[in-house]
Parts: sequence; structure tokens; C-alpha cells
Amino acid sequence: MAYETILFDKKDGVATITLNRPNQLNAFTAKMHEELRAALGEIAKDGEIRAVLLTGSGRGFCAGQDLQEVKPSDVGAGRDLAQRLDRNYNRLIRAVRGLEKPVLAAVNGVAAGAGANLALACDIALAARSASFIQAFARIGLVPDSGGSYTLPRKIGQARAAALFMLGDSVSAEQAEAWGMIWKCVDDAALATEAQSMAARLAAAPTKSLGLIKRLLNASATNTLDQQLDLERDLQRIAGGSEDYREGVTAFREKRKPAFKGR
Ligand code: T3D
Repeated sequence: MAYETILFDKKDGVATITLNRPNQLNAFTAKMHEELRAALGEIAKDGEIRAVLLTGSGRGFCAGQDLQEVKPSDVGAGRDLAQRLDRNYNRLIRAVRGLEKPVLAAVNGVAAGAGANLALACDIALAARSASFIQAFARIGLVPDSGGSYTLPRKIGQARAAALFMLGDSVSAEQAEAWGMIWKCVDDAALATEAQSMAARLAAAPTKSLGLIKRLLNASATNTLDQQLDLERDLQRIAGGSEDYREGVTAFREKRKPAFKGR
């Protein structure tokens, strides 16, 4: 499929999605959502793809909803924002969290509104030192969406999340790392290389096990310890039946590096 608002590339087990509306800091449009759904659907079905790298072109990662596309006057004229969230943002976040393959965000610049929360929904986020994160919603009279009210307090705690949501202050990549909002912040010039090498590492990992780890993490936010112990048992049964588990143990015994196939 030819895309207009994203770039989509598959190589050596890694699918790279680049949000590609640089003049609007890669703000989301309905078209971009449609294309992201198509790309993520293709990734889910393609057994050759074992890791996803998500980044932005130009100086921004993603500035959230394109505010030129939706005008406040549209609301109330049959264009309820709730419908837009159901159609676009909620499907996007569910697709990222439900994909049983690792999704790595390389946040190359400002990430605002739903753009920030998309990065937070990824399994691992790296950010360029000059990048920043802005919960921009209250600046324009909205509430956080795209799962931000779920992910952010869990990552950085209620006190910090409440202040960021209500004040809409910008958080630097260094601060984001210090608070545990992201995995790591790296020098701007090193971001692409670090992200590609981490994506390659993830693509060579036991994909099934990583997918099941993601399922455990998704559930751990709301499960009790008893429920989580049961889930670990059930998922360990599945992991234990995988070819990659056999390869991991065999490689350990033979004192060599495992060659995982993702099965
Ligand atoms: O409607 C629904 O579906 C509900 C869902 C909502 C989800 C949301 O994401 S709500 C939050 C929407 N996003 C924002 O409120 C952020 C708006 N942008 C900004 O506040 C600033 O642009 C930034 C802080 C992100 C970056 O500031 P700065 O100074 O680095 O850049 P800039 O000059 O503001 O922007 C550069 C260009 O990008 C500029 O265009 P121009 O003037 O050069 O032609 C600007 O208009 C454009 N741009 C930036 N953000 C958006 C955008 N264009 C459309 N929509 C944007 N969100």
C-alpha cells in the first residue's frame, strides 16, 4: 500500500514507521490514522516482522491532533469528539498495546498531546536530548486521551502526572528519563543509530516471549498478585512450548549465542 502521511519500511525483521507531516510536526489527521491502522495491521500479520520502530520526520515526533483539521465549530454538528476517539485514537493505542511484538519509539523532537501519549504507549521509548513531552490537552480545553491518563500516572506517579496534565508544562527528555517516563535519552546525533540497533536487537530476540511479556505488563496494571501469578503460570506454559525456549536452553548448555527464530 502506498502511504501519504507515513513512511513504512521493512528490513531485517524490523518495520519502521515514520510519521511524515514534518511541516505540521507530524500532527495526526484522519488519513494518518487510517494509514497507521493499515501499517499496524500488516505488521501484526507478517511473521517476518519481529520489532517495530516508530519515529517522526523533521524536527518533531508528533504534535497530537492536527488542529487545522478539526475546528471547535465542528463539535456539536455531528462530529462528536468521542466518536473521533473511538474511531482513531483508541484504536491506535489498542493496536500498539495489543500487538504481541515490541514497539520502540524514537522520539526525535517535540511530542505533544496524543503524540506524547502514543510514545508513552510504546513498549520502550528512547528520546533525543532536545526532545520534549507536553500534555497539551488542558492548554486547549481538553482532557488527556490516547491512554495518557492511564499510562502517565503509572509511569511517573499521580503527583507529577496531575501537575503535567493540569499545567501543560513541557518536560525535557532528560527529565522524562529521570522520572521514568521513558527508557533513555541520548544525544540527538545518536538517536537514529541507537534506535536502529535496539530495534535490531529486539528483532533477534525470542518474539513470542516478548509478546507474552507485553501481555503480562498490560495485565499487571490492574491485576491482583494472585491473578498475576496465575497469568504468569499460564503464559510460562506457552513460552515453555516455544521453539525459542528450546533454542535458548540448548544454546546455554552448548555455551553459544542463541539463534532465536521468533517461534
Ligand atoms: O480532535 C480530536 O480528535 C480530539 C483529540 C485530541 C488529541 C490531541 O492531541 S489534543 C492536542 C493537540 N495538540 C496540541 O495542542 C499541540 C499544538 N502545538 C503546539 O502547541 C506547538 O506547535 C508545539 C508546542 C507542539 C511546538 O511548538 P513550536 O514552537 O516548536 O512549533 P510551532 O511553530 O508551534 O509549530 C510548527 C508548525 O507546526 C506550525 O505551522 P506553521 O505556522 O509553520 O505553518 C504549527 O502551526 C504546526 N503545528 C504544530 N502543532 C500542530 C500544528 N499544526 C496542526 N496541528 C497541530 N497540532
